[in-house]
Formats: sequence, C-alpha cells, structure tokens
Amino acid sequence: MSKKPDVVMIGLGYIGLPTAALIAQNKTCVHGVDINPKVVETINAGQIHIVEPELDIAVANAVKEGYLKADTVPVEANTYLIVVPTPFKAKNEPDISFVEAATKAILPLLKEGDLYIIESTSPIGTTEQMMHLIYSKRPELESKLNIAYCPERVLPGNVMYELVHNDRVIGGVDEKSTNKAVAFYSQFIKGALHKTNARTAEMCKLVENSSRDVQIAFANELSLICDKADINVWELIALANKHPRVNILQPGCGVGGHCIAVDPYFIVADYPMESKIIGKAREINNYKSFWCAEKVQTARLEFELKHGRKPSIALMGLAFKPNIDDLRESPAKYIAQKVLQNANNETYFIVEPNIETHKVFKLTCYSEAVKEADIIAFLVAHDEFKNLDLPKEKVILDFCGIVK
Ligand code: SAJ
Repeated sequence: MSKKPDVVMIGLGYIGLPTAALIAQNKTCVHGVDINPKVVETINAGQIHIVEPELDIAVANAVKEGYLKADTVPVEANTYLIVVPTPFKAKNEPDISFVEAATKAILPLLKEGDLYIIESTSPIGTTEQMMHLIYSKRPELESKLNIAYCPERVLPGNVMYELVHNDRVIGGVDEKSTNKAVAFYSQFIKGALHKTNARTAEMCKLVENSSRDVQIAFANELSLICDKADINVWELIALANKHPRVNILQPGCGVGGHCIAVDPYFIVADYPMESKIIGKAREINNYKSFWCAEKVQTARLEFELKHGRKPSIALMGLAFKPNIDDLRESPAKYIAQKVLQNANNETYFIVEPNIETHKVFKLTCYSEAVKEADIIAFLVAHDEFKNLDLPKEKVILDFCGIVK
C-alpha cells in the first residue's frame, strides 16, 4: 500500500476485521494488525479467515484498492482502535492482558492529537487504566491524546449491516476525547452516536448482555417450576406475554455464545457483593444445562425399567442457538458431552443439521435419528426440527419449545 494509513486496527477477528473493512470502504487507509501471521497473510491475499456474510467482498475490495493492509506490527497513524479479545483467567475474572499488550505496542507511535479507542468488551475502568499506562510511559503527551471507549453491539451473521446501522455508545475520558471519537465514527456509521463517559460506556456493554442473561434466567427458572407443577411453560409464557407490559423471553437448554454467557462475569468479578441478580442468573442458566442432561438420564432409566431394554436416544442440535453452525460455548454441546459420558451401551444419535462433520461427535441426519430413536431430546430449536412427525410411542424431551 503506497497510501499512508490513517487508522491502525489492532485485532482482526470477528469485530476488528469487519470494522477495518467498513472504514476502508470509506476510502480511509487502514493498517490492520494481528499477532497471527496466517491471518495477516490471508487478509493480504484479499481473503478472510472467519465466516461472516458479505465480509469476503468488502475485504477483497479494500485490499485490492489499497485501503486495507494487514501486518503483525503497528505503524504510525492518527487513530488507533483496540479490538482484541478479553478472555477469562481462573475464577471467571477478566483478563485484559491483550488490551494492555496492544496499548504497549502502539505507545512509541503516539503523538499529540491522536485518537485511541478501545472497542473490546472490558471491565469498568479499563480505559482509564490504559490512559494512566500511556501517560506514565509518555508523560509529555499528558492530556494531549484523545482516549475513548466504544463497544460494538453487532450480531454475528449480520455484522456488515449492524455495524453501519446500530446506534453506538461512545465515552471518552474527557469531553474533548468523546467529541473526537464521535467525529471519527460519524464518518462511517449511520446509527445514532450517543455521548457519555468511558466508565458508563464500558458498563453499558456489560449491562446490555447481562440484562438479556437475567431475562433468560427468569424464563429458565419458570421452566423448572413448570416442570414440577405440570404446566406447559411455553403456553404459560405466551399467555403472560399477552399482558401489554410483560415480555418474558424463552427458556432453552442454557445460555451460550461468547457474549451473553460471558459479559455478566465482568461485573460480578469486580462487584460480587452488589451483583446478586446478575450472578444468580449466570448460575441458573448454567444449572439449566445440567438439569437438561439429568432429564435425559432419567428418561433413559425410566425407559429401561418400563421396557426391559436399553433405549436409543437422539440429541437434536449442538449449536449455541438456532440456525447457526457455531458450537463454541454451546450448552447443547455440553449436554451431549455429559450424556455421552454416562452412556452405558445405549445407541446415541447426535444431530446437528448446520454442520457436516465433527471431530468428536459422529453426526446423524435428523430424519433418520427421529425415525430410529426411542427418546428424542430437542436441545436447539433449529428450523429443520419444526413440524416433524413424532409418533406417540416416542419419549419427547422438548427443552427448546419446538414441539407444538
Ligand atoms: N437464548 C435463550 N432464550 C431466549 C433468547 C436467547 O435461551 O429467549 C439463548 C440462545 O439460545 C443462546 C444465548 O441465549 O444460547 C445467546 O443468544 P443471543 O441470540 O441472545 O445472543 P448472541 O450471543 O448471539 O449475541 C449477543 C447480542 N446481545 C444482545 O442481544 C443483548 C448481540 O447484540 C451482541 O452484540 C453480542 O451478544 C455481543 O457481542 O455482545
């Protein structure tokens, strides 16, 4: 690339790469940085290493036109975006070492007036912590940089649309920083840009996903009560939701994915005494997966007692939510693993219509599994599982509300 980069994007993953492509589409030169040389090579060849609709074309064009270049090290620019993972250490404590490493990598490049933005989901206070780190190493820049936090809120599978159209919350360490960050995002985002401070913006991201987790926990708790009370929880929720101010979410086999099941811990780790509901919701949603696995075991034993033979069992779905092929942090996968750990010569059919093969599970086509199995446990509400013909003699365990 002959053009001088205006933006350095550190982290070229699920959010960093689409964001880099979007900025580049706007004819702003982006220097993308990733520690993985394979990722860098793939992107520089105009290709992508993740599955996301429309991203391939955006990256191919950006690279071809010279607006996006990937590298393993940063270069001098005017805006630096930190979009790296914030995983967990033991005991569900957030690990901000990648954010810290990315910040250290750009330290020598920073100059007066530059804009530094963190997008990674981060514990409250991380942006201020990085500001102190920067100014302790570069005291001559004290108060001369613009430092802000701006979380992403896109849904995987619809990233290229949502990146442009979703509202964003932008919080600087001071007003000047907030305004500068808003001016930056306004170049390529059509959604409204809401100004706040860095701590509120950090908390906002955590609260959005915690709110959903708490609401799902309420639905899951209802499903446990209804199971004991012999009430159909799906019917119950549909009826309660007829109230104009009630909107209960759906119970399932637990909560998965890399956001909703994770972000609440960022609050609980720092404020354990205060975040009682948030912490309890995590427990309930995790317990729900365990409960589902136990239900399968119980159904298996009951079948054996009643029929004097071992049943065949179909486990329907492995993905972390309906109609996707993503198995990471999936409660359905956890249930399948747990059930198989206790297998005792029964026949199991593991079904996941959105993937062809799996290195651990031998997959069976859903129609064959439904035909052959004595016990059918629906774990994920995939479209393929709707309106199946389920003979009366089969034992049905519906954990995701798919059986009408
Ligand atoms: N789930 C239920 N019952 C429901 C809704 C969902 O059990 O009524 C389960 C799903 O099956 C799944 C989990 O919750 O296991 C999470 O699924 P999801 O579709 O709610 O969320 P994600 O993880 O795909 O994406 C979320 C979104 N956040 C919110 O809706 C608040 C997305 O907007 C965020 O950008 C993303 O997390 C993120 O990166 O934080």
